[in-house]
Amino acid sequence: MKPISLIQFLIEERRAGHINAELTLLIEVVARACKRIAVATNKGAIGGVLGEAGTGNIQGEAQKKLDVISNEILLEANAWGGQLAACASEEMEDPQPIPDMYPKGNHLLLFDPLDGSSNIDVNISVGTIFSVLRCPDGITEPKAEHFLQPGTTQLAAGYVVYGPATVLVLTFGYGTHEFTLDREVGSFTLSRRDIRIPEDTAEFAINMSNQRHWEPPMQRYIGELLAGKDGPRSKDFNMRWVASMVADVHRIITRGGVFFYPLDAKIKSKGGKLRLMYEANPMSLIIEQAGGAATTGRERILELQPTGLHQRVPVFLGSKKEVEVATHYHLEADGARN
Ligand code: FDP
Repeated sequence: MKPISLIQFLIEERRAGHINAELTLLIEVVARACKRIAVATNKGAIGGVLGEAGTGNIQGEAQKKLDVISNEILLEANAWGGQLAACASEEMEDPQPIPDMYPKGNHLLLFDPLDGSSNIDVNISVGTIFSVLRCPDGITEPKAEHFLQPGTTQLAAGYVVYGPATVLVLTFGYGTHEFTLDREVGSFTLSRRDIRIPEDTAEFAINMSNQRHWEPPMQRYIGELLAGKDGPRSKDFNMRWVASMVADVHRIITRGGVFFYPLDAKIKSKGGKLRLMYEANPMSLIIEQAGGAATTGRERILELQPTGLHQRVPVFLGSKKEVEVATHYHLEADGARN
């Protein structure tokens, strides 16, 4: 079969009425920026891109040089594109307006330029996550409040994982599709259409070092998985934890599994570890469009009304039946308490 390039795929989606001309171009611009990030990431130590940037981001976390470079690449590429009213990045406190010298469009772009930063220096997969929203009608200078739309309103969501291969996973709310970067040709090529995540799984991902800080229903759920064949689940489970959300989600997109970043006593006051607008919402749309589920352990993530651009939430996502069991344990424990 003849390979289908990303641009061909986007044109087909436009003909099918799934996206408009502006969104077609916007995705092409984001994909082009991600190719540049892939080049920078691949150079590693010889590109002078490893190590600390010596700055902190809005979350007070130390920034790596590649965090800063990736953020700049995405901002620059998208400023002149003409499809955006504004951008918001996990690395910046406030939304970035489009400079006056460029035309403006009707879309809002949110991104985590380089997710999994603690894995950059050790040559383990990292990635970019993005989400596209419509700019509310009549708003010419969008502020943070205009980005605070529930995940169900996302027009597009995607991630690029910079691993042994550079892979883009994309959804417009009509299935989840995967593109692999053909380095010789320089373009993303469709590698899987309409991905389906198996409903059942025997593989889970969680940072086990936080176990003693988890809430009781999380302790119960993971305890039962660890008990394996001899426990109430009567089945052995395997564990995988890359600690780059993009890589962990990509494994789930490829062979099923569940990923958890639950509430724990250390992060309770912050609301969770992962960011709703830059990580949880785009990943939840991608996962749901592939037949999986995504909750906070209590509610469907995509239905949350955001309260802040950098809001954090607990994340349970992946194979439907396991997300349901873990969510059920939390709701049951809440019910017993009330
Ligand atoms: P990182 O802080 O390295 O950018 O988004 C945050 C994230 O990585 C996720 O990619 C990853 O799943 C998680 O944090 C890792 O957290 P731990 O520090 O608990 O391992």
